[in-house]
Amino acid sequence: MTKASKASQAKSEALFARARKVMVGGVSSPVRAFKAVGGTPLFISRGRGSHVWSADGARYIDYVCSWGPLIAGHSHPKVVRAVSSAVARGTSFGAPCEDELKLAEKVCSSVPSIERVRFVSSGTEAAMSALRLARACTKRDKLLKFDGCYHGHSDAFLTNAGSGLATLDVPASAGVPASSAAETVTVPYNDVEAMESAFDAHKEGFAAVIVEPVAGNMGVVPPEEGFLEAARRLCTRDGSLLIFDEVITGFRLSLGGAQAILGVRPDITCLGKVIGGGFPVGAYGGSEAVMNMVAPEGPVYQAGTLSGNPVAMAAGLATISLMEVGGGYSRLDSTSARLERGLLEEAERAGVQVTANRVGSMLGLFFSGSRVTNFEEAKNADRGRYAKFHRSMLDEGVYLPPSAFETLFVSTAHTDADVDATVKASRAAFAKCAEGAYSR
Ligand code: KE4
Repeated sequence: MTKASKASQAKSEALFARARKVMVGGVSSPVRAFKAVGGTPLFISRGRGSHVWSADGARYIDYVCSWGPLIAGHSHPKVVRAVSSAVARGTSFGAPCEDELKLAEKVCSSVPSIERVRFVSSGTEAAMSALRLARACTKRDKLLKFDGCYHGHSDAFLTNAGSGLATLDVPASAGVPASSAAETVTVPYNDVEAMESAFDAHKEGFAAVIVEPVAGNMGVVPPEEGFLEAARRLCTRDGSLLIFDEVITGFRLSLGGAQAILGVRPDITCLGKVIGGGFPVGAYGGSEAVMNMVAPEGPVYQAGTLSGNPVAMAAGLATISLMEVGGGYSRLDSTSARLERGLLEEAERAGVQVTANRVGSMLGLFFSGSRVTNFEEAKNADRGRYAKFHRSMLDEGVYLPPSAFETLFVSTAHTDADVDATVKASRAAFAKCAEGAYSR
């Protein structure tokens, strides 16, 4: 097992050159292309626990965790066993199956606002379907979202979005009809006044307000006191539906997601990532009355060949069962707190201005001397330094998200030794970041 070093990327470089001949940008999702941090994307050959190995055989402590799903780490034996036996019974039936029902029961019993759920195959599908449902329920078209939040790549959500769009510095996507973009209104995250003004300015009313209850796609930005409560109040007052996009936070911050911790109840919740344990999955759910508007019960059509796929359901059930073990979330929180504390101490030692936002096992690092409470402030942080930090940590054997607008995820597989090794690696990385002036 070789430790990562600059020299050990020849295979990834060769594979990337080949990939660019047949895959757009050599990747299957833009943020993986390392465009914001430079260098060649690592081709990952395997993962186990808190580590991944590159095609060159170098080992890395992984804080991408497949962008969130792997809360129990890579290839957890319990997940592998559950998936292997599911596959042996068949990979897909296009029919209801018991594990799908078990996961639906788990979702409905865990997430406070969900009485009925529908599985889909991605977070994008979940958010897209939730918006269609909200539009049907309210007979309105307009949507209110928040700058820097990301709800997948369907047309309605691509205005001032976070994640890959922020990474590539594109405020919107080509190909979205102006008529569609015109239905989406955006205001700054955590800005209650702007939200109230948006409601006042749109007398026809919003079909929905969609929000990440803890934002994880502009780095991590927690809700300020009263922000989500105001969204709830305004939606209730105006007959709009409040959609919590818990694709990241669902079953990550607690078994009941962010809403169970923050005490605000949405009308519709979107889920993904953790509930599929690393397999393609999404879900949306809400009250029986709202959800029974969806076909075959109601007039809102939504469908999917692999929705509720038995292998994905088995992986999700096994992953959630690992998190139900007593103390799982508190251990995750203390490991994450150790990481946050250690990185901040090393940044201070190097004299580098770093702000950390952390909620549970979601950690955001900003090269900035001030608090980050919204997308503008996140964009004002020094992305050049983040890129330098990312590169240096990679050379030290630590795999961070290749974008300043993503979340570092900690899993239950991360040990104190992993955290201490990460903090130790950051000493050299922060020292490199101390050089040079701050840039955007
Ligand atoms: P997917 O369609 O990628 O499964 O989910 C879309 C989505 C919806 N809502 C939230 C809050 C999300 O974070 C996501 C997807 N997250 C990004 C990373 N932050 C996925 C990584 C990528 O796009 O490659």
